[in-house]
Amino acid sequence: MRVYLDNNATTMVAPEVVSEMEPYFSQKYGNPNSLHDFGRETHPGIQRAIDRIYTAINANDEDDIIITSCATESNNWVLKSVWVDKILNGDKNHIITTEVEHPSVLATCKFLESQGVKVTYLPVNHEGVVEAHIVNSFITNKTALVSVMWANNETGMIFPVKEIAEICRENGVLFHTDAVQAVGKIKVDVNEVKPDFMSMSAHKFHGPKGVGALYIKDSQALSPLLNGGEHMGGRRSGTLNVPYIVGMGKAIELATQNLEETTAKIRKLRDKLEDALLEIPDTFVVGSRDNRTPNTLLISIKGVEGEGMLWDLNRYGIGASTGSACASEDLEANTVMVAIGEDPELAHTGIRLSLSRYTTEEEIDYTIEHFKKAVDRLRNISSSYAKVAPTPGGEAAECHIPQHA
Ligand code: 7TS
Repeated sequence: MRVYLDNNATTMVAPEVVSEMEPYFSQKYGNPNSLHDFGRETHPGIQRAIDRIYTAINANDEDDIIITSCATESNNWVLKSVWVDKILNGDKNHIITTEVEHPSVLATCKFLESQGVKVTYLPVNHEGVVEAHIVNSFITNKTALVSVMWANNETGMIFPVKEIAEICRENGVLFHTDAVQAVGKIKVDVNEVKPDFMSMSAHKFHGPKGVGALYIKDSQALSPLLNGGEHMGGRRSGTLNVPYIVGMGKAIELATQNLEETTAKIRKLRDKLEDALLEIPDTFVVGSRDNRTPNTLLISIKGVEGEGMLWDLNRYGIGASTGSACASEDLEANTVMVAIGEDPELAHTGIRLSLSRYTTEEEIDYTIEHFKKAVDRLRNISSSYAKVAPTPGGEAAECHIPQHA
């Protein structure tokens, strides 16, 4: 059996999404900027996709939605644009973020620090969440931007973005939220939360990889990312990736309609898995259930190195993660577990299991059985601390992504 429980890394493209994309590869392949019918017949598809994004996140007509290539791009763009507009060409010098953001925010902040920007990395509480009042205490009259994720990719913990947005507004500071792990999992309503900028990525909600979106409240100014033609209001030039945009639109519609019903089913399976795994002695799950996205669980198994566990599960056909796939080449401790102050040894024991609307009860039962087998095997190898154990028929702990065609 093959069980995919790494849906926070990426998701299967929904069959309905694939079929809506298909004609835009082979029939309606014109350049949307061309004046002839081949170009113009792509417009309704693009418009429908953008409309679906507006509806899914409850954006207003005054707001803007820009298509990007991924959330990494959206995150980089917001941070670097604020740097140019408010710091290099303004009188601010400070950005606030958290210790547990995705590397696309953290690495950009490190870059900005190297350029002289002052960056505050807010600490998280024992649940892995930044408390809103902490944000307030770090804002100064030099703060240009606060960037805090809506939900964490490793733990699924949901952040108090509405309160944080309000604090930012009261202080005249821009607020950006990375909502990659929230869209399609919990209600994301920009009219209620009121962020200035919000990043999204299609492949996290059963859309294609390589396309994302950036929401901008009240269409406020953002310095151009790619100069060229007049695409995306001259801010991100380049011929639109029509099939992927169409796919993202269909995917966000599917992921957000009947949200409560779909997520109730996912939550039930996640809770069943969580309850069963917590029966294993000396385990704990990071963050309380009721403040977590319904599909995620980060479990620590004392004495079992996460990477070893990952490879044992892989041998059984189960795809899991020790944290962000983008950081999983190194045998590093789980960053969120380190941030919540976990013992360094325990911080190496995290295994993230993330479900989707396609996960079945049979798959969960299979996972429970084989997860327990894997823990028994690894705990038997070493009574104290299992380093990456060679798994029978398994591969070394490597994750090399092809770099060149
Ligand atoms: N932000 C968050 C919160 C994420 O979880 C990810 C991907 C990204 C940004 C980057 O998105 P992309 O569109 O650029 O791919 N997170 C993960 C993960 O948790 N495991 O693999 C990728």
